[in-house]
Amino acid sequence: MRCVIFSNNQKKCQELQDLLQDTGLEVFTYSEVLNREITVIEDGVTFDQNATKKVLAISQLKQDILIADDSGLEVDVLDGRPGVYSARYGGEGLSDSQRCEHVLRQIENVKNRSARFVCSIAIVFPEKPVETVQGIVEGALTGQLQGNAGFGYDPIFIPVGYDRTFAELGTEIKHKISHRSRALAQVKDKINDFLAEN
Ligand code: ITT
Repeated sequence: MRCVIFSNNQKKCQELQDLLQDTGLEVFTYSEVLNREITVIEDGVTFDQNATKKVLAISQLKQDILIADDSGLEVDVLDGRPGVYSARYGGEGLSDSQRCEHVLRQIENVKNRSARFVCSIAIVFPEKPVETVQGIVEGALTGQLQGNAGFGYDPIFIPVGYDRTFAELGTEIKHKISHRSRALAQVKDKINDFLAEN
């Protein structure tokens, strides 16, 4: 059975593919299957709404298990921003590093650094409605970019219980504790139930 991921973010796709490796499913990105690019306007006010919108963009693939991820960084002193705007915070066309710097500038000299990564995954099984699950990892923001692994805001996020950023800790540790792996653990339970019944 195939699992098809909707995402235009290569590094996110790679993480999702790594984390789904042990399901026994054949995992593809939608562009490998459909040979074209689909743009989804992410105008939802919640991660769940945007993840749902993304997964429905490939609902023509009726035989496959479909997955989409909407995720982001919530900073407490910024009232939860960048939140659903994480991918475009600070303006279109910025690099990941520039976006990290933009966030850090807004909380320069601020003591309360608490933040979290949130990941909503929307999943569709053949002939079933959309379901969503969420994973969260709590942490704190650094004062400067640290490390090169991962993507997005990884160089400025230190997960609770650690003293280095996700970008310093590397993929193996990130995959054990990240918002994405926590959401995918719930997805995998659903996949196992589905495979047992079908
Ligand atoms: P798709 O919508 O095509 O999947 P995207 O990059 O636009 O790709 P989102 O709308 O979900 O994805 O935006 C998520 C942004 O939040 C992402 O671009 C990163 O900046 C940040 N982000 C999400 N997960 C992250 C992670 O694990 N590590 C670091 N930053 C992350």
